[in-house]
Amino acid sequence: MKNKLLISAALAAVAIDCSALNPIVQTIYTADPAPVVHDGVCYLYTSHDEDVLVKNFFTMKDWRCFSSTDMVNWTDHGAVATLYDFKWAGSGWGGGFENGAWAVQCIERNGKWFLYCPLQGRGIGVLVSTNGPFGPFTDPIGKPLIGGDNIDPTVFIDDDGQAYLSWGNPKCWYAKLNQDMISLDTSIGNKGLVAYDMTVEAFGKRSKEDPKRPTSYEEGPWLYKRNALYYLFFAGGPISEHLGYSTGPSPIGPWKYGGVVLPTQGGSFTDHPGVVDYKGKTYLFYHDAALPGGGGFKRSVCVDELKFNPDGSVVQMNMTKEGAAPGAMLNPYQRVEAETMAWESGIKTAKSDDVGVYVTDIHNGAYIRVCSVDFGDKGASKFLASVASATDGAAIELRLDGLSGELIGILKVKPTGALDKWKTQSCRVKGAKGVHDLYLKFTGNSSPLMNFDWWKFNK
Ligand code: FUB
Repeated sequence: MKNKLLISAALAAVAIDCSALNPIVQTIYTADPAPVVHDGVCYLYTSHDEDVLVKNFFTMKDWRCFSSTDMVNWTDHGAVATLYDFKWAGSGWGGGFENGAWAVQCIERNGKWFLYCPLQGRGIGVLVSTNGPFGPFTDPIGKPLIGGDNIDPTVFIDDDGQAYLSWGNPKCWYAKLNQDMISLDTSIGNKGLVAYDMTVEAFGKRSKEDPKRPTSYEEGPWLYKRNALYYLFFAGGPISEHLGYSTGPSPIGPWKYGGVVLPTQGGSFTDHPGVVDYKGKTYLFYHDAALPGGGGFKRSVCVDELKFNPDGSVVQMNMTKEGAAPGAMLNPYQRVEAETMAWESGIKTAKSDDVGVYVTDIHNGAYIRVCSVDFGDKGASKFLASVASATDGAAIELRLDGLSGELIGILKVKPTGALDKWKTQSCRVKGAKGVHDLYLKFTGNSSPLMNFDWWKFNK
């Protein structure tokens, strides 16, 4: 009996141990993570490295959004904005409409979502959505909010309601935003723009001499507040970058260098911090080059828990393969988007007017892993999925805790006539009780097997 208990305790531990979950998006290359928490959901905005590079340089055309309620399973919302949303993006250097969608950050204020977008070489623009975090976003000012070769905006609203932007490479700058979030308070600095004094005391000494960059600050600032202390996280030099931080008594300093948060690791010569509090923990998002084919221009966003010492200093950490521990259980008895996943192999996502984002390009042996699915004590009896298939013999195997784990059901997908003709199909399920990682494994001889929009279980 004792042994039995030990075994079931161990199995329970396996079920909620979501190991090897970084990078958190595997369907595309993502970079420059910018998380924001709103109404209990963590939204993650990222830049997007294209698969095919132009001139072996950053090739970036749009900005992406993902969301999670547990820091482990992420739902793909596709591209939420592109360079084409800025009419002025075509002028100046940086690749016109075809390139230069660099590190973005989004924030919500009074029901509107503001997306601050650097267009490499052309300045920082702002887009607004009155329709929630996924847009549509439109350009309310029709010109750069901050012109010139300025990149990497971070936006922060303090408890007194004052909003700040900070950005820049090689210098770090700041501005105060007016209440409308789309104009600057021009009563300070040079038409509203203020450059920090780049002192070693504020940003640390650079380990390699660089006349343009006397400190360890390189780019990618991220403003964050914890208790009464303000933090400016940043990507530090020399290249390859590490992540460092400074602290201060206000969102505009004066800053005091704190040290290295994340040493140079991960195979990408850049890095970019994004810090957020969620469900009682603090998380650091960063990027590496860990996906197959990855490199300096093909990066991948990761997340790990960030810890602090009692005096507010940051505990230095390393990149991990494991990623963050699940912060909640997933309810399988409500509709789950097929593009919600902790890990996948061999699939892609696409977006249509009809169903929004869905899983596509599915071949024999591909799979989706969803972590910490809570089937409850009584368990599940039926699996339902919205699928579209133009072939015979496609199936979704439902397995627990591993690709060869217990088979709880098989949905034999009937052809629907075309890959855009959606039908809800179902199968019986047996043995799904308690908390498990769910593996949806796709099988069949033809390719592609199907498109897949959502799933759910019945009790
Ligand atoms: O992604 C393009 C640029 O690389 C970003 O703007 C920088 O922060 C660095 O990550």
